[in-house]
Amino acid sequence: MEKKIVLITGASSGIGEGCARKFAMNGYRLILNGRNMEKLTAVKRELETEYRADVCLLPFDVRDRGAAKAALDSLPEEWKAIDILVNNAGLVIGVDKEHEGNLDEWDIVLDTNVKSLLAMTRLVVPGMVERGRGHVINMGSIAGDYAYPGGSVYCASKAAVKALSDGLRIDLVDTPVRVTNIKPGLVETNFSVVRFRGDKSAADNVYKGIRPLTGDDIAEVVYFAAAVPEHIQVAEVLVMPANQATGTIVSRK
Ligand code: 8X3
Repeated sequence: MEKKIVLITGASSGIGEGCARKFAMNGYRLILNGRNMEKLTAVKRELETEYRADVCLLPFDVRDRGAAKAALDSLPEEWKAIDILVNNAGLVIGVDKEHEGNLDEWDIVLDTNVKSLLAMTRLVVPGMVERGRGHVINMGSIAGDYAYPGGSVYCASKAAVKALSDGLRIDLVDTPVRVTNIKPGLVETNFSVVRFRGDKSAADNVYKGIRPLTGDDIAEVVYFAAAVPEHIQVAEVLVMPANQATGTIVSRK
């Protein structure tokens, strides 16, 4: 059988890197996007060495719509028929209150988490519809279900990811293309380091006394949603550490 092609945004670290590894070990062909060519190249080398993976790097900033289009247009013919789009790139900056935060930082969060995800969907999904097969997997968050202190804008962005996933699922209901929204809880990646503007000890505190999930753990769930038979549409998955119950209720030992 022909190997499937998966495009993962934000694939140079964290959940995106975990997804790249999981799909690589299962024989998928990978298009990896990120901003940091050095890190992307390191991931590509690892996957080629460990799994003999077929990897194509597509470095661009997802916020740059023109660059995204140019990059996708530049794909060689044998890489164009993308089967799975993992809209993973996302971030948060700061823990400011809604009425006190920095609007420029919030532009970055909303542009990356919402508008870029929409732009990638707009660029890739028409081909899926045309080919009569495809799957969009969006990285939502538990933050989209519950707003929490210091998370207002991030939570809003992930609520938007839920609405965009639900809306896309409605728009594609008469096609075979599936849409999944994965909603992780506490996952230890670079996420909190960026949130706390590089303050590693503040980031470490987020995961203190609990065993957080890893990017590889989330990749298990992403891969499950992708690998179930094609008549099954895993619409949403909320996935948390065993000692997390909601966005704010966590038992720390
Ligand atoms: C990341 C999960 O709980 O830090 O999306 O917002 S949380």
